[in-house]
Amino acid sequence: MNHFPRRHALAALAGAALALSLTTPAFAQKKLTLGFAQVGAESEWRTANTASIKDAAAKAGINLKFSDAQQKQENQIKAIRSYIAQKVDVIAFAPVVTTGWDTVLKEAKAAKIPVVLTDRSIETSDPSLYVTMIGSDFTEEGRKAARWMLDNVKGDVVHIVELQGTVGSAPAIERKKGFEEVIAGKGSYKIIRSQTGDFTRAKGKEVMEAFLKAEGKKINVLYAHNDDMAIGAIQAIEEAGMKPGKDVIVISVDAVKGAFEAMMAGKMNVSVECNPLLGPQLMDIVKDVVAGKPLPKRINTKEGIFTADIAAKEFPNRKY
Ligand code: GYE
Repeated sequence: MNHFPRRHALAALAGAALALSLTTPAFAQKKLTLGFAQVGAESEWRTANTASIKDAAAKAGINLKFSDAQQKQENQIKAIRSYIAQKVDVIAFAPVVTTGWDTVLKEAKAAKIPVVLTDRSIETSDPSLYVTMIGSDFTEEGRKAARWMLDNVKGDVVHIVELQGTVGSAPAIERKKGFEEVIAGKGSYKIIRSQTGDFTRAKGKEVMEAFLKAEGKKINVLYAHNDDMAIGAIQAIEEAGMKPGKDVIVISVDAVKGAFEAMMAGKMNVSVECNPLLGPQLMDIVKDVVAGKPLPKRINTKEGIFTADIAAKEFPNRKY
């Protein structure tokens, strides 16, 4: 047996191993783990939001632990506690309601795990409990909905019914506030009924049925805090023998595909955009947080407003 070629081969192998170790594992960064506590799967918006987060995490090489709280705060708190126990690098969550988070967020802080809020904001006496919040300006969405109504729906009296989102959630509180702010002092615009439909189609339909029973043909406008409730309500309006989009003007928020379909069918008049595709921005934030980069306390997503007359033209461009 000739020893020399073997020794050469071994040396070559060792060299290759060294070269490999310089470029890969040993010196590469540890894979980051993000624990994400989602609100639930209550709407088309939420489904698109979840898909965006999962997809962006995979693309960014971030290990994602994901939980669905079925719109219950206690479930989200449990999920956050389990992420703390698992020592994830960053925790992110979309808080179902605005209040009641301080205790669990203090636990995260004590464990030195940074927290990022997505989509919905919270009320806290200690803003140091989270690093940043990324999401939409819900108050402005409410204002946009009302401004469209003032420009397009005229009459001596305009009777409005309102389907609110989940009680105590930031989008429900702020979409109501923005809308009311714009119609304040405009005597002819009156909200005659306002109730929660919990952001779902089923509840939106059920509550609209009750509104129709109580007010019937008096209703001129429906303002729904999201498209799913509006779509449920459209069914109720049709079943009551009225024409949604004509007898009852339908104003909504989110601008998901279902809203475009309703607008193209002439059953919805307008939907204010709320962009659910927060995933890529969130993954950048996660990396920045871990790298210790300073971040603004609030990052707003950019969005517009879509009307029935441009729905068919815009539809092919929609991503959610
Ligand atoms: O508008 C609604 C969803 O928090 C912005 O939650 C989100 C809202 C969205 O259920 O459809």
